[in-house]
Amino acid sequence: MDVKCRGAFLLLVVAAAASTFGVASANKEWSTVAGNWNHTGADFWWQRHPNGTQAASKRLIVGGDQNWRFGFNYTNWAINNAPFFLNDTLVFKYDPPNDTTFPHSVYLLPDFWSFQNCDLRRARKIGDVNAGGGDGFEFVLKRWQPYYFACGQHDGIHCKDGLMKFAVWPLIRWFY
Ligand SMILES: [Cu+2]
Repeated sequence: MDVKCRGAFLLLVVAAAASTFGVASANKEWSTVAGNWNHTGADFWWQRHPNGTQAASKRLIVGGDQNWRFGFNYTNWAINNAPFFLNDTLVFKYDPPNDTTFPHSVYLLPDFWSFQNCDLRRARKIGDVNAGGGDGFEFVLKRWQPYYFACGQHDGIHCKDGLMKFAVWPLIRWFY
């Protein structure tokens, strides 16, 4: 990652944030190269410039402290944590198969129709049932395209009934 460019962008944002934006508050999941910063559920992404430290790419645990599990609304999570930018990193964390939790996995669905219908037939696996253990695994949003994530377990049931799906379309930072 190009730290120098990010640093330059950071300065721009500090100036912009100081003059334009109010101070936001506290979030647990977002972290940046420059440090952690926070927001409440009530504020909006354009207000998230509390001290100008968040211009660098973000690394975000999908689902926050809920991790990747059955029954959590990941669409809402994605909306609440928008916008996503190119080179932001998503971290998927879930327990490997054991006696007390459902196994999970992570797939990329090819299009909106598949996403709507939780149709995994043409999906690409990016994390198997063991991949989310420990600190989880990372997925970097490298391309300017919609990404459709879903759990692939139980033939789409986790996706459909367990709400284990969300879509993001990372934005481009024009200031690089
Ligand atoms: Cu699942």
